[in-house]
Amino acid sequence: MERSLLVCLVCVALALPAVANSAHASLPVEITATHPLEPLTALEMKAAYEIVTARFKSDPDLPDDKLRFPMLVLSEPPKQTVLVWKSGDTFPRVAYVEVLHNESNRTWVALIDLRQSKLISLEQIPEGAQPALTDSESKEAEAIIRAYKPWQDAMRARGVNPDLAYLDYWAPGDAPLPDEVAALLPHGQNTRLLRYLTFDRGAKLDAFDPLAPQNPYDRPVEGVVVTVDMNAGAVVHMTDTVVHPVSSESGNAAATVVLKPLISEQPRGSDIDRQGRLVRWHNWQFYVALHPREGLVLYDVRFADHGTLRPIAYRLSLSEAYVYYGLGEENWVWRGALDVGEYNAGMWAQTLKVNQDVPENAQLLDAVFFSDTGADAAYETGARDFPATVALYERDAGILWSRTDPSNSERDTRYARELVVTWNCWIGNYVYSFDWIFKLDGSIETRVLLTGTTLNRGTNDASEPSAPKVGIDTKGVLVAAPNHQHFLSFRLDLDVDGPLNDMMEMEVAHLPNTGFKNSFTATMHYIDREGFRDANPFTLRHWHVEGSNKNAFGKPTSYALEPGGVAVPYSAPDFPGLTRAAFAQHQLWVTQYKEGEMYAAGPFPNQARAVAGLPEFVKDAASLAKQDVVVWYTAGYTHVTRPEEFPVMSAETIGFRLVPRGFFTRNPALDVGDESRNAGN
Ligand SMILES: [Cu+2]
Repeated sequence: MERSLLVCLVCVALALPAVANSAHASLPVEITATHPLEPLTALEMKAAYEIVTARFKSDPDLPDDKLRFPMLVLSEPPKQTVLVWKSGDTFPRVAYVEVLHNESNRTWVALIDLRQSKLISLEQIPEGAQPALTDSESKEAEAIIRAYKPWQDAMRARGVNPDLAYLDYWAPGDAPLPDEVAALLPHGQNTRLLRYLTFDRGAKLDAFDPLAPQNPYDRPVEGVVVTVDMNAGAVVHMTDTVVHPVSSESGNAAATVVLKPLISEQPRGSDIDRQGRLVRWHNWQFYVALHPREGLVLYDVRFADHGTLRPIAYRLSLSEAYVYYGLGEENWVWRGALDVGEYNAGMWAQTLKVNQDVPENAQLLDAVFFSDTGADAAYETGARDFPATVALYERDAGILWSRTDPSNSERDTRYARELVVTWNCWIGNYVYSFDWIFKLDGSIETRVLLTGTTLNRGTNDASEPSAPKVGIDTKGVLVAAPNHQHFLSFRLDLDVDGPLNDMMEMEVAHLPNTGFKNSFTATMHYIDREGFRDANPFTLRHWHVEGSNKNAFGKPTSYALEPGGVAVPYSAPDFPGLTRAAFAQHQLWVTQYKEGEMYAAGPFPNQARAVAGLPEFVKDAASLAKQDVVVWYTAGYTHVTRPEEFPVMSAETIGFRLVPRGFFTRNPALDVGDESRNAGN
């Protein structure tokens, strides 16, 4: 009797939340986060997903099936909330969810209060902009193309077995559909699209030989681009232009040289003091997370200066990436990738391999991201594990500083090491690795490594001005790699000695009228309004973010942004791709901090036609005087391709540095002992 009553109570308890779901909030999820910026747990993601889907099920005006979730992530608390937060205080816990319904071509953004288990807001974004591509869409579209006879015929016409072809999916970029095609579609030019390139993998997709891995990107099938309508799930357009021979290049590395071991050992342990995501190393302290869109985010970066933790930055991250190709040809003109906003770069984070991506002394952090299809048989909570996607490690960095006493030749030298915080993502043919390098001298260097395979083109022996030949197989079949440019926008929310900062530009020039012809000086100009600036290596143009405090010399404390690799777009100024990625036109943009201004090309750049992001952010030319300044740096790389980058490209590097300039009273690296290198002996 007792037992059956218990069973009955269990039934009621189990039944209640299901009933409650449609009318009321469900039971709150347990919040285990101890820091306001801690990424959502799998259970929090599931709770957010259930709350938002319950709303879609209960509202007759909303679709309730075939929903996708391109993004589900922590909605970060307002900056002010985080800045005043103390360990142990409570903090908001809000989820940001994008909901895509392909059939009706609509997307909503939901905010969910996880502490209250309720929907805060649900807003539809304007038609014409699209959220990033999703994994499940790519699989559906691929199946549609594989069954599409004209594509199969086009492959056979090029000597490629369609069953052994690799289909590479792309955001549709900037070439609209032909008018006669768009006219037949319910959503016209606003139709959600995917575009596909084909490569000859030469083997079935599930075939893998570790000794001879397939490299489809080395075997481009030229002249065929398939466009899929993702609202209706059908091919709407296919180019079938040139027929060029397809390379049989194996692309395999022949490992004939075995180098002797080089081991990174720390016999007395690491100097990285990490509690969860809070990292302390030497005098540095910061909080680290991996974001599904931006990838690595560093929060609340501080430096302990004689025991005082001085703020330097509130939030540092990649904001957008823009890569376009310089070949004037219909199959290439649309290829402009915004890897962050169109592809959710963070979701492409790779599991880092020790001794391949990072040395053996690396500490590895895991991430959890939500699947775009929600909770299902494959992922019970909807959350997917991204293990070991962030690494922190100390490495050898050569000489830190050195001086020699001229009277007796006695040396005083310190060996440097640096802390590398890294992640890398694989986006189609490219791999981008992002290193944020913290140094003993108070500087931070950001280095982006570009590797992978160039986006290759099947070709013949005719010369093409924008597509150098890079590969030739044993039969003499050529491969070309069109020239292209990479632009990476970093959002640097610097808070030098606190949020209220000034923005300065430093330039060096000859100083006339001193009576001496050797004189030159660095002059400073205020940048007192939002806007943009261009790099100028001839004047050593640097940008300084000044704090409100004065240093020992009566000058504001400051950090300098020193440009690294710079590129200017060589496309026409009115090229549609550049209009969408206007941030690429200038190396520096500077804005007054405003909540929600996160992405250099706007929140939804995929298929967007209106100018968004930085040009909009700076439009009102808001004051920067003693304001919370956000600096946006565009790192650039003009890639004129060469044979040595085929069949795989060695890592190329671009980046920038953040360097203290009057932030400290003297060299902050005086505290490093000279026993550091061989501390184990
Ligand atoms: Cu490149």
